[in-house]
Amino acid sequence: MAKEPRPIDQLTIWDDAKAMIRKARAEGIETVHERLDQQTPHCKFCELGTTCRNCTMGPCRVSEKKPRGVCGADADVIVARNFGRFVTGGAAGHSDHGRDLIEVLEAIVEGEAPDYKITEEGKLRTIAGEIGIKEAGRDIMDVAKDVMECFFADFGSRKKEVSFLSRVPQKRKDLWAKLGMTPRGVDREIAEMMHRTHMGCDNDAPNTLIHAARTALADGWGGSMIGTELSDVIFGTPKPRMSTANLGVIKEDQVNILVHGHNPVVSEQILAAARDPELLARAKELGASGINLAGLCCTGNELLMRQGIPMAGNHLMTELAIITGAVEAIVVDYQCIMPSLVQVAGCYHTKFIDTANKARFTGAIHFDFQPRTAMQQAKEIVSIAVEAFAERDAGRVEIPGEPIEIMTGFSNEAVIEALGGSLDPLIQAIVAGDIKGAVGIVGCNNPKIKHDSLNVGLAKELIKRDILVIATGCVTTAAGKAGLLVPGAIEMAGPGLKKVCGSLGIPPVLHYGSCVDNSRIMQLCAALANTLNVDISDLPVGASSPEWYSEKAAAIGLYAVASGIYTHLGHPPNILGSETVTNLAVSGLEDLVGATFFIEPDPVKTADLFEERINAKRKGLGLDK
Ligand code: SF4
Ligand code: MSK
Repeated sequence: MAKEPRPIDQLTIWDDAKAMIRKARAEGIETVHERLDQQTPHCKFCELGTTCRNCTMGPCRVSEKKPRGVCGADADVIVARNFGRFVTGGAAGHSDHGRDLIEVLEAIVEGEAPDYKITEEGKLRTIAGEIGIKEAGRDIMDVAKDVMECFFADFGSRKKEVSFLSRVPQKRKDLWAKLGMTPRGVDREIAEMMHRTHMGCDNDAPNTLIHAARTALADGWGGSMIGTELSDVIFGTPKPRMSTANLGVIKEDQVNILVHGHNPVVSEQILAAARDPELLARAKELGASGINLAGLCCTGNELLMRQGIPMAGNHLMTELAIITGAVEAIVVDYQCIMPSLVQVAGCYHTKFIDTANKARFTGAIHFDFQPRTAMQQAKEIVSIAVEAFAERDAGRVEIPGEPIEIMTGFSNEAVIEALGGSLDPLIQAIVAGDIKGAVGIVGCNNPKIKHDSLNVGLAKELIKRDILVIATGCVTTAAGKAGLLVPGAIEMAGPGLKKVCGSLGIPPVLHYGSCVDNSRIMQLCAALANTLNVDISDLPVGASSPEWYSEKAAAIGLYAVASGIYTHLGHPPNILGSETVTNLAVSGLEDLVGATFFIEPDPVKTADLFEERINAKRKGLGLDK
């Protein structure tokens, strides 16, 4: 018998989401929530991480009764291998995204990308200096070529460490070297993890986890950081600006195009094409007043940070955005794009357009998007959306809510500029105790958790306690919809944070970008530690992913911990079947890298634990008695 659907009020905190779930149910359209119900209860072995499918002597499921797989692997080995591969999937995703940016830079250098350019020459020169490339007096294209070669090499096997380790405090680098955790090359660490987890290789759980951390560090200080930095070089470094968020940003009288995924290489061109006079004229001919481009997930964040486009929603809003019935096209690149979007789009006039050969969707309109032909392809895509406007069924359109104002664009460069040119005022505010510390709240939504309840709940609890919040990924939209991303949100903050943010005219929750942009947070922590001549683990900072779901979030969490940052997860990864692995994650890592994970589903208790930790770190730095 089919299960009763869960009451809508239990699924999400947002009115725009509730209205669209109601509409979906009325129209007989299945969403992530119904599919979760169908899949529940989940397999207990898989939840515990004790299933192994790494060879055909299995698959094996180990338990107290049957403690070893066919090859003899026990729960510790199986859980560690599974978690290692899980983290590696995330590192591969982020880092392959970073590689795509290097390829665009290569195409620019070779004159093969007429629609892209080096927008931030100054930033490219700074990066060159940081990674040991001479730039003074040289043509920018020569510098770009060397930077490109150096970053390609960061993916290989010939280096002792990835280039951006030049940003890491020496104490941390020494620790990584001692532990065998220094990331040498992105692809190398990824390949080595696949090797180690083959049957008959790394059968020592802690040893496997050390390499998982190394692979995650190759992502955080390698692939992701390259992705962020080259996106800034090519598309511009974000600066503070205002925009809007929620489903209300979809416009009833316009052609609506949603961009979704992670990489700005496609969506920046779609945005430019949406401003093309001929396409605008055609949209008007068909009765639309314009072409409206809005974002979803991290592609949305990328364009919001740099271009100020409005944000339609985060991960659990992606199906619901189409259900408004007013979306002409959803244009995707890769990662976090539910395959169900093709079916949901098929229930309306919405065209689902994929753009990457490595992320194709059965039933989609496919474009093999290439730097050489970018603008021409972008115009073709926008044209498909414009023509679809004529097919829209006005009777099925329902756009819930009014857009909420948000402030975005907080790159480290922008923060330093707002502070008057250095981090000193921030350090002084921390020393004075006006800002007790900072926590990065990052990551996703997960239908197992009431949509955005923890993301918003934790952010509110922390700012009350004078703890600055830095948000990336899908948390940004949650914070924005909750009114936390505007300067006026200082009214919800404690007195110290209110004073500091008020004087700077910034919100107490800073929109720091997309998932790869967690590298901005790592860079900021490293810069603070270097200024104070301490390790990152000495800082009064933390990280959290309250509603995470993805392999990438696991990689982010692990590189944060391995970098010395105490990190919260709202629910555990599938590791609880091994005491060794669980204990290492939630306590043992403290002795090794000076930080651990902690798992806590309650936002108030989570904030208590962060406050306790931050106070201890403040004491350690001699800031409080
Ligand atoms: Fe089973 Fe070992 Fe093969 Fe895994 S590697 S499936 S535990 S026999
Ligand atoms: S998009 S990884 S759901 S944050 Fe970066 Fe959102 Fe998480 Fe994907």
